[in-house]
Amino acid sequence: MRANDGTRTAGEVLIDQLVIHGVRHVFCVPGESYIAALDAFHDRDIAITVCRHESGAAIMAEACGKETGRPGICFVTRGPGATNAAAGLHIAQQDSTPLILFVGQVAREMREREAFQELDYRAVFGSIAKWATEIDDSARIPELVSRAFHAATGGRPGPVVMALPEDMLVERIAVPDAPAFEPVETWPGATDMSRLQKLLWAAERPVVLLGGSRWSQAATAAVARFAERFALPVATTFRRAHLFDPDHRCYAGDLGIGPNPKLLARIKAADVILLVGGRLGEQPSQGYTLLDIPAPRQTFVHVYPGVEELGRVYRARLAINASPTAFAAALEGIEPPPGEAGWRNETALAHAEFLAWTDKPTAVPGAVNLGEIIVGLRDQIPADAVICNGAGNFSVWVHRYARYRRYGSELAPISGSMGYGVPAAIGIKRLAPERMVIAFAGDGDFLMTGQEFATAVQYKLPVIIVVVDNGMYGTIRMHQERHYPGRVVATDLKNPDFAAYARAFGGHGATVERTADFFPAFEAARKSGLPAILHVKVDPEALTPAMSLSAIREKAQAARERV
Ligand SMILES: Cc1ncc(C[n+]2csc(CCOP(=O)(O)OP(=O)(O)O)c2C)c(N)n1
Ligand SMILES: [Mg+2]
Repeated sequence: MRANDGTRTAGEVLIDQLVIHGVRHVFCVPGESYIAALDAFHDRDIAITVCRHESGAAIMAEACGKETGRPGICFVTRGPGATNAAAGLHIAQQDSTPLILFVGQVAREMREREAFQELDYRAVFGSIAKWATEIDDSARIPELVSRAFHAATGGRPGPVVMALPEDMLVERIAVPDAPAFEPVETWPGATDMSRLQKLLWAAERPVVLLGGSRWSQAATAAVARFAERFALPVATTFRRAHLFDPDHRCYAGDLGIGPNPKLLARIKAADVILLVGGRLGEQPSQGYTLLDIPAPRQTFVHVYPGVEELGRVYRARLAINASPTAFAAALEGIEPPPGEAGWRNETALAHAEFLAWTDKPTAVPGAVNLGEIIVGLRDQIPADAVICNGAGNFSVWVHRYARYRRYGSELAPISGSMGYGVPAAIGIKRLAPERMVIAFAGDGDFLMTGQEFATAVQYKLPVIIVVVDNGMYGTIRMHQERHYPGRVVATDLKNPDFAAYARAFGGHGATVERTADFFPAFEAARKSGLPAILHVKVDPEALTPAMSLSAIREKAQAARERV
C-alpha cells in the first residue's frame, strides 16, 4: 500500500518514473534483490511479463525497443540473473536498440565483500552498455532514470544497465518526479542538404543504402518519396529489409548473408553512395570488402545519428550527423536534377534484378523446400505481420524470400544471436496482440530460448513458431565442410519431437514433412488461437539455397586435391 504522507519508497519512485516516461510493458524474471521495486508495480498501469530465463526477458524487451524506438525495459536479479540477461544487452548494443536493464544489487553496506551474487555492474557491463551505473542515493532516482532514457535513445541508441541496491529500494523519500523524456533528434544543417543535392546532381550511378535504427513509419515513407522523386535505387543492409517497401519500383534488395551478386556489383560500380542510418559493418559490407577503408572510391555520403561513428571506419566525402527520422524529413527540401534522371533505367533494372533473385526459390534436395514455404506465405499473411528469426542457415531463406512490407515487420538480430526469434515474437505479440507474429527458428536456434514458449502459453499469445529441423547446427557444419571437409565435430543434433513439446506446454503443435503440407498446417495453427509450433523437417542436404551439403564438401575436397 502506498502512503499518503507525501513520501514514497525508492521502489515506488522508480516505477513512477517509468510510468512518466511512457513505459507500458516490462519483462522480468523475479529476484529477492528487487522485490521492493516489483511491489511498486502492484497498483500501477504497466503490464509485466514474467519469463522463464533472463535472456528471454532481455530479448523480449530488446524487440520492443527495436519496434518502438523507445527503451525496452527489463528487470532481473543480481549475479546470475544479470549474466543471463547479457545476451539481450549484446544484441541491443550491436543492433543499436534502446534498452534499459534494471538489476537487483546487494545491500550497500555489504558491497565489496563479494556478498551473495554480488557483481560490479559498471565493470561487468561497462563495455557492452552505453552506460552502466548503480543508484546509491535514492533521492537521485528521478535524475538518473531520466538520464538512462536519454542515454539509451540519444545518438546511436543502445543498452543502459542500472543496478539497484536492495536496501536503497526500501528507503522512504519525498522527491519530485522528473518530466517525461523525449528522444533528442539531430537535424542535418541546410549546408549539409545543399551539398548532398549538389553531389546527387553530379552523379551518374548513385545508390542509396538504408540501415540502423532510429527510423519510423513516417521516415521510411519520406525516404520512399525521395527515392521516387529522384528515381534512385535503394538497398537495405543486413536484417533491415523492412526499411523499404519490397514492391516499390526503386527497391534493389538487401545486403544480407549470401546477397544477390548483381546488387554487390551495382554498389561497387556506383559513383555516389548515400548510406543512411547504418554503420555498414562486417555483414552488409561482406567482410569489409564492399567499400575501400578508410577512403571509399565512390563519393560516400554517410548519415548517422551518433557522431562517433562518422569517420570511424569509412572516411565520408560528406558526413552528416543526423538521426534518420530528422534526415528523412529534411529530404523533402532537396530537388532532383532537372530533366529525366540519367540513372532511371538502372533503377528499373536494379528492381528487376531483385525480383529475379527473390521471386522463385531455388531447388533444394528433399521433400521440403523452405524457400517455397516462405514464398507461399507472402500472400497469406497481412502486410503488418511481424516476421522474427534468430541465427542459422535457415534464416538465409527467410531473408531472401520473405517480403517485409511495412516498417517494423522484421525482427532479427543484427548481432547474429541464436535464440532471438522466439522471445522477440513473444515480446512483440505482448505489445501488439492484434498483429500476426511468426518466428522462424532453427533446431539449434529454437532450443536456446524455446522454454519461453511457456510464457506465450501463460499470456495467451498465439505466435506461430516454425522450427526448421535439419538435425544439426547447420551453419557451423557448412563452415566445417568448407574448411575441414568430411570431418564432422560437434555439429550433429538429436532433436525432440517439437510438435509434442508444443502440446506439452499447452500449445498447438504439428509436424510438416512435405512443402505442400505446410500451408494447411499453418492455417490450422492460426485457427487454433494457441501459441503454435510447426516442426518442419528438412533434408540435411538442403544446407543453403545455393549448394547442398555434399556439393560444399566435394568442392572443398577438390580444392584440397588441387593444392
Ligand atoms: C548464441 C549463439 N551461439 C552460437 C552461435 C554460432 N552459430 C551460428 S549459426 C549456428 C548454428 C545454427 O543452427 P540451427 O539453429 O540449427 O540453424 P541451421 O544453421 O541448422 O539452419 C551456430 C552454432 C551464434 N550465432 N549465437
Ligand atoms: Mg539446424
